[in-house]
Amino acid sequence: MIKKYHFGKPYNTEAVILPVPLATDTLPYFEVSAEKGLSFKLKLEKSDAVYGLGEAMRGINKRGYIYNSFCSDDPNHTEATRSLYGAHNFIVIEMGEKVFGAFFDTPSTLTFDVCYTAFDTLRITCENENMAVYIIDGDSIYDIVKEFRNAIGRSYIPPMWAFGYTQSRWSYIDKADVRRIAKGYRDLGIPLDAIYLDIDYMERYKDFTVNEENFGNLPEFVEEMKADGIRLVPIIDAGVKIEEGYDVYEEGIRNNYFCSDKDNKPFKACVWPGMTHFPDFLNPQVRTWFGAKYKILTDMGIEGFWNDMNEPAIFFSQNSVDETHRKIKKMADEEFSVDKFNELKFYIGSRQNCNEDYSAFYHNTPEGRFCHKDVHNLYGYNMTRSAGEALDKIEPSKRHLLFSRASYIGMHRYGGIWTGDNHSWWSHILNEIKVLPSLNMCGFLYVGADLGGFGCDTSRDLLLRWLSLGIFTPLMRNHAAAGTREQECFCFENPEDFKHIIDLRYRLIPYLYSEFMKASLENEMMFKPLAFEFPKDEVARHTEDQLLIGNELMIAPVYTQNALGRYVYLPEDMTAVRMTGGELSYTEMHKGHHFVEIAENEVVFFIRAGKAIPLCKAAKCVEDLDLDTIELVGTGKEYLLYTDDGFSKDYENPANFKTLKK
Ligand code: MIG
Repeated sequence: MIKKYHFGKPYNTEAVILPVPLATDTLPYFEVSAEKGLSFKLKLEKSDAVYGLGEAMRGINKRGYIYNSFCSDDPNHTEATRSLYGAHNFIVIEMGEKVFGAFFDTPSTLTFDVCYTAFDTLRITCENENMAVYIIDGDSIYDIVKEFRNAIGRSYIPPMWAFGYTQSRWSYIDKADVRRIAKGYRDLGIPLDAIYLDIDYMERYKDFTVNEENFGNLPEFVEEMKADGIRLVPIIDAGVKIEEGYDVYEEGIRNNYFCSDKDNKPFKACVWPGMTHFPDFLNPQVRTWFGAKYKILTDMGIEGFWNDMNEPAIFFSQNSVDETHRKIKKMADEEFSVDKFNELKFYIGSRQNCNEDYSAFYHNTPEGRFCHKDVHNLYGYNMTRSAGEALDKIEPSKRHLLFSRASYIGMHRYGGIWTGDNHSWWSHILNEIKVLPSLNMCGFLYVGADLGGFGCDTSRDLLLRWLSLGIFTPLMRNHAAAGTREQECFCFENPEDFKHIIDLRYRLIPYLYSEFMKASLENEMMFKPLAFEFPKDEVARHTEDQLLIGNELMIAPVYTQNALGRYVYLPEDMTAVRMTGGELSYTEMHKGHHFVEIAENEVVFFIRAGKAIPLCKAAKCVEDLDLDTIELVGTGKEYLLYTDDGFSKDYENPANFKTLKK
């Protein structure tokens, strides 16, 4: 049961697309204050839990910390980080026997103080007094999530090839570089389905252009790679370079398609291309215009995109440049002082993504003219919506790969997300485990982290362990920042260790694809905390470093350095599946605590009692998988397999579901 409550005049974010009538009673559960903006307060018992918030740091149970919903380009994901790239305002609260969900639908900044300031109080605050709040009642967390997901619409479904292993780096600089990566993998027989093109494929970072010197005749190159089972996936950035003669810039200016400043002039901000304007994605006309540009690349054979810098990220604005110059000039005329120098240093450092800039530009939306800061969290969502809606028009019968960095709930209908600029840190493997179910609750199913870590140098053992988690995530991409150590699998000793792990991914694709499709079609979660499945089991309720995947599997990844293995809690009897040297072996294990040895070149996962999963043989790319030769493993007798051509959109066709029997 979902109910809607309005405070003030809420902005229609189009996160919820199911028509929900306005409730006639007052908001239940929360004590509401509308003194300064809005505040919602709820007292909790010590054993109550709060789940959700999508892309955020800390636990699966969010208690004990404070989070800001404010799409942020912050590449330092530490325990102190309160905002990441996504703003996902959906929570489920478990209060004793009672459980309910709440979605706070506002494009402005929201703060979720989850028993942080006061250990027994959940307090949600917002400066904006306009908000829609949805309350969802149900019998279990699953019921509530399903009801919410039904209200926000079906999650984005990528093409099947996007379940393959993919390689990225900022940046592969030219065709020779890309060929070197492809060859590195193919020579060793390590499967690979895509290579990403980061910003340097463009001409001076201009969206929808291709650097002719390094990537001349791209269509032919796309074909060449595709013939080898590898797709190229270019990046698209939010900012449009200001440059006379550049059609995207000129059309945007001519039609007033860019965000404007207080004087109605296009707002200027510096990002990778230099000074840029931001397309006003909150305006449907602008979405149609910008989205249509993706055709330039699909016409070249491109089938997937990643949208970046769409918080939007701002290095600095024209205003910051002017102010900095003024300060420096003034300093030069004055006597040197440490304080003044430090002040300047601080000032320059604080210019990136600053509130002054987010307050200095405006959107013309169907709801009226809005200052950016009041609708900030909708920007990346609508950039990706622009692409998603356009791709549906450009090639209506075909699925495309599409994912974004910034997001808001609603964007899950148009694309997936990757979790941005993590680091080659062990703790970030654990972060990924924890974020997966929270993202699923909010509708984001096609998700994954930069495997091996984006920032700083990776290490062989870390990459192996991270891949051993990554083989279970729908988006499986190894990506690294400019200037860091090369981290393609073939760069390390004993590459067969990598091959065995990635081969296992391909063997699991019939399962992962089926479970993904079921989760999407049924509005269910693919990654589930043990707490959701075994709410009466106190140990399960407190286990946050293991996950259930779909209806049959459990994973317990190793996320610490030098580990012999790890402690695993089995909430019920399960079959342990161990991959050693590419071979699988099976052991029946009993409910309870176990220490499981797992070498860094091994993978162990668990099949639930009475369940079976399909395995196929590995292949160099998804298209080459033989889905007619599938074996069922586990103690169960049958499995409901989902298969289709992997491209078209006939999702509901009953012929796509096949019961496999032993
Ligand atoms: O300011 O395009 O998160 O994946 O490699 C950095 C370069 C811009 C941030 C993305 C990252 C990408 C990088 N981008």
